[in-house]
Amino acid sequence: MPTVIIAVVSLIVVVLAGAVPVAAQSYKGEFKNSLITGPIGPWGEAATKFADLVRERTQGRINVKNYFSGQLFAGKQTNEFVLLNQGVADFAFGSTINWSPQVKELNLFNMPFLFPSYRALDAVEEGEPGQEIFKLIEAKGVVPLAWGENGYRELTNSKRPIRKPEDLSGFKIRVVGSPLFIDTFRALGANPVNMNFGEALQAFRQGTVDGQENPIVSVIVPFKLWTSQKHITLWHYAIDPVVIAVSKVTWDTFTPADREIVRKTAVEAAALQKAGARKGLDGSTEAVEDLRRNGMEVVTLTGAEIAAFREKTRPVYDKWVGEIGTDLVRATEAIVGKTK
Ligand code: X2X
Repeated sequence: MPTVIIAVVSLIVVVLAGAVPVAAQSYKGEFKNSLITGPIGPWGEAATKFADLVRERTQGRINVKNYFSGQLFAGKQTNEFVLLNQGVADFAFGSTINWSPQVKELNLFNMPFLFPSYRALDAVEEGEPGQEIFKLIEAKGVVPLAWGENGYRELTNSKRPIRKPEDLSGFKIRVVGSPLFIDTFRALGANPVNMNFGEALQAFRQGTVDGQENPIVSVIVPFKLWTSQKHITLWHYAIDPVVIAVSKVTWDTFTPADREIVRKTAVEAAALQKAGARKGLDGSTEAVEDLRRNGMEVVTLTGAEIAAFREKTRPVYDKWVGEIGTDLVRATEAIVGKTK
């Protein structure tokens, strides 16, 4: 056989022999998972479980390391999606609020008083609106795997009980991410200020802001916000899902079998996070009792009191229908209407 042919044949043999295991063996030594909270609480606990299970189920091929407390995005939470898109972060357990500057449809979940119950939220996530949003995320280079949860965002402050919009007058309220929050709190007569979470924790301690809004079990409890915020108003005005996702750049390096393991494990981690975020709140008041035990004064609003807040924020809602997309909002409203 001429030497050239021998060389070509050997090359083909080498390439074919290598083809199957090449992908798995050439995986990076570490895959970075981004999240904003620390290891304590349902968010961090779900991420820890995810990393452990993926490592175990792939026999160590996919070694996920959690970067807690916003380490990967250096505190700038609205940059997380960009890092995922670039593959700087391989995975993320990301709040929809933090991704809303890049995926404006995610503002849907923060439309004031749109989601009356967990059931309604689940139905929207599992229904067409949720699937549509996943497609939009994927079109931006990030593969969504499952819906997790931060939770209903309740209002806390260091000054006085809040029962009606007028009580918020002039209050400096820390908000995140999307201009929708600025619009909402302005409509309520407050003075909203945009701040990253790390900075915000400092501001609460120093008393440079009067209040904030965040979920009870996922944030208020693990960060012991009662040390600065004595009052809480349960108003369920917005809900904050978490999306467990993987960068398309990273996803494309995985074998189909490993993709399957990652997807399945993300679904399990999401269920774990949701259950944790709702513990003591869904069909129970244990989490609220816990706040009382820690010295918080709890205001639970009546339907009529909630209506006053809804009324004030209605123009904001109407304005944001256009920003989010009329079809998406109307499809969501239809599902909510049926699942209340
Ligand atoms: O910054 C917040 O308030 C938090 C932790 O809830 C989010 O990541 C949106």
